[in-house]
Amino acid sequence: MTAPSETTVVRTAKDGDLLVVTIDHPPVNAISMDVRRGLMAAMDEAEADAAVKGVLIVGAGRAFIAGADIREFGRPPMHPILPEVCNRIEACTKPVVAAIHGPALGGGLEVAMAAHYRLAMHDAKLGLPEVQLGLLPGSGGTQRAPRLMGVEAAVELMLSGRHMKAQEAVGCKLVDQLGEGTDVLQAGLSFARALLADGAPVRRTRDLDAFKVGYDHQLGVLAKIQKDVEKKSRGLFSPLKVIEAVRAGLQMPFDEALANERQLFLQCIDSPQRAGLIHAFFAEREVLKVPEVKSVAPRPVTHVGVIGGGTMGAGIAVSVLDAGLPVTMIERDDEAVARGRQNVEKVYNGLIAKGRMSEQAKAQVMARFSTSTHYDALAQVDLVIEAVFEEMSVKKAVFAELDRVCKPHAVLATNTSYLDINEIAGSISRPQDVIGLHFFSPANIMKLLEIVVPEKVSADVVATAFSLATQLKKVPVRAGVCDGFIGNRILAVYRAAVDHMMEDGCSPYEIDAAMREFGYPMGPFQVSDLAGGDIGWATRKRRAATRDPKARYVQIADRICERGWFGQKTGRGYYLYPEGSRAGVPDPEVLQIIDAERERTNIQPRALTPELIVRKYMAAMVNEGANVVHQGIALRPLDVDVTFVHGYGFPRYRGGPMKYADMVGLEKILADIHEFAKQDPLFWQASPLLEQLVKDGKNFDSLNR
Ligand code: 3H9
Repeated sequence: MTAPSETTVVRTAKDGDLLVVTIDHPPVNAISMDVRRGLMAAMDEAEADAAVKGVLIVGAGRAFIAGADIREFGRPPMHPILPEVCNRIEACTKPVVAAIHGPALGGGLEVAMAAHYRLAMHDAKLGLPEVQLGLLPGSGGTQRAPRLMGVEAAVELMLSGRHMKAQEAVGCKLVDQLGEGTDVLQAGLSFARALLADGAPVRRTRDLDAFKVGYDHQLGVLAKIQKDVEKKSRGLFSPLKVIEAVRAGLQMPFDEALANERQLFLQCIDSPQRAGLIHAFFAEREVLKVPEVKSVAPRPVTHVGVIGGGTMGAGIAVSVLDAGLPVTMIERDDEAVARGRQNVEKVYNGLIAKGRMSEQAKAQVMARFSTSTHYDALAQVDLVIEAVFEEMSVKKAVFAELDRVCKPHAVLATNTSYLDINEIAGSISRPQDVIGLHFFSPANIMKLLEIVVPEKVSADVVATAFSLATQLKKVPVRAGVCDGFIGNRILAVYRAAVDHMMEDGCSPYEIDAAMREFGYPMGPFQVSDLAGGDIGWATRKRRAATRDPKARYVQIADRICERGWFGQKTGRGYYLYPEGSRAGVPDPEVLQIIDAERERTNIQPRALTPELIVRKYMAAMVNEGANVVHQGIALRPLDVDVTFVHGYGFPRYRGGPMKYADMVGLEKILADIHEFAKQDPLFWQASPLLEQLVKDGKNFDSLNR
């Protein structure tokens, strides 16, 4: 091969009569302005050089191309834009081949689809995940994918945002051939040379019109998919735009359909959902960048101990087993051990029943699971997670045992959701090894893992916790020690605001409806009913002694719990669940209880609009979020955002509560707090951080950088 012509993010070099175009823009070859310019220049070079008979496009490093450079969205578009680049590639008069390894996503796959031939290596991951960023494939993807794969398969790929493996891509004709070996350049060169030797013509995807055959049927399929999307992706903007773009492709000539796609893409770019989803994308990656991870290496973890086989302990065990690690579970007696094992097996049996796991696979996983009633069985584990009863004396007793039996440098983690981890750590001889790993129920499903960092913990223990989180495919967030850490501390405040609204005049059903409309999958009272009212009741009793007697305390929830109505598990809570149904119906008796409480507290009920419900809920959440950042419990506002998106069902397309506040405007949130304070100045005290940011004309995002 001749020497590269330039050393920019796009290099060209001749290999015989092929021009090899290499995109080299680490870490994942995102298509920035420079890459677009480089690709345009490379196509010009190929056309201008009579000795060049064909073009091979490859990616350097670990990806073909991960897509358009997401960081550029929201800024004014700069030419050449990616659709122009794709059109230029497709228009090339010499055969263009894309050889794909690693991710070929979004604009990356669009570049490949604009090429005339495609080869994919075994490790290729192909997808059009733009919907996950509030976008649609905007470089011809909505037009070229249906031409290659058919309308239905293309729409499925675009709406799911999933990554397709190479073999499947060949099967559905998205790709022409599977590459042999692991060297993408060599495989690409062989494929391209073979094509040239066969006299393979330029084959433009835009010209493949056979996909329109059965036009009426295709429109019918799209209509059906649209109905489904309207039902399932409630409130999401871009999935419907994907369908609109594909439908137009059936009805219009290619160029018109491309222009239409561009318009729809720009609508998506302008939508607040795009801003929220892209914030979430980067925030999920930023949470991993904590000081300890940057400064030290994690301790190796090859075997994990779990104390407690209840719902939480079993869920944690499953999560660790699913990551491929052996687990030893400790319970106090044989009966509890048997129950713990059963709880673990129940998860896998559920998967088997749904056809998502084989008996054999279950047996393989369970072979890594052992149990004991003796702590000594933990002598060789590298990390222990306790998930026993939430009571300081019980936790301390467990940690005393761990201190006795665990090897030096074993990480000792507690799954407490609110207890003082400094106190637990201080009760043993090795506080430097103690950390909080706060899982969310069901622990094997929920993505959030709060990593709670006590005062004396060593940095490598924190790094180990982050490394474990990655192994478990969790989204870790670093939190400081306080009652409730990040999530539950903020929850306690907005939940109180919700109770105030209920006593002031809203029914739980109106509040739930308003929050569902905002984008939550469930309202706060539905969540209480699902989690079990007894849990919140126990917390309220625990806090009773330290509660400010002047603070407003709504007793409606206590009245409901006193009747033994704990939600779904007891058949009634805020809602009625006739015959074990999971969808509750409003309960007139609950409304009577609320009326009685209003009478007792002398409150004249006043209706609140759904808009005001959301404003109060969010003002309470954002204000406490600001306090949590101000006090260093969360490192940055984005850590609060990730906590709520991944642990509390906050609508991802809104980016998280702090991003939402930035989009609404902090001065508006602060004005609301001041307004609400007129009624209850003790509850509505503006966070000093919020006041400061408004004074300085800054937003929360300014603290993320
Ligand atoms: C699009 O293409 C629109 C077009 O249709 C139309 C245009 C007109 N841009 O995830 P990782 C960064 S929309 C900029 O940790 P992994 C990422 O932030 C795009 N940066 O690695 C991180 O930075 P840092 C459609 C990007 O191996 C670093 O790369 N494409 C982009 O776990 C490593 O990322 C997508 O939605 C990007 N496109 O996973 C794909 N992608 O080191 C989005 C990544 O500073 N990307 N970065 O934290 C992914 O899904 C994963 O990053 C990928 C690698 C699977 C590629």
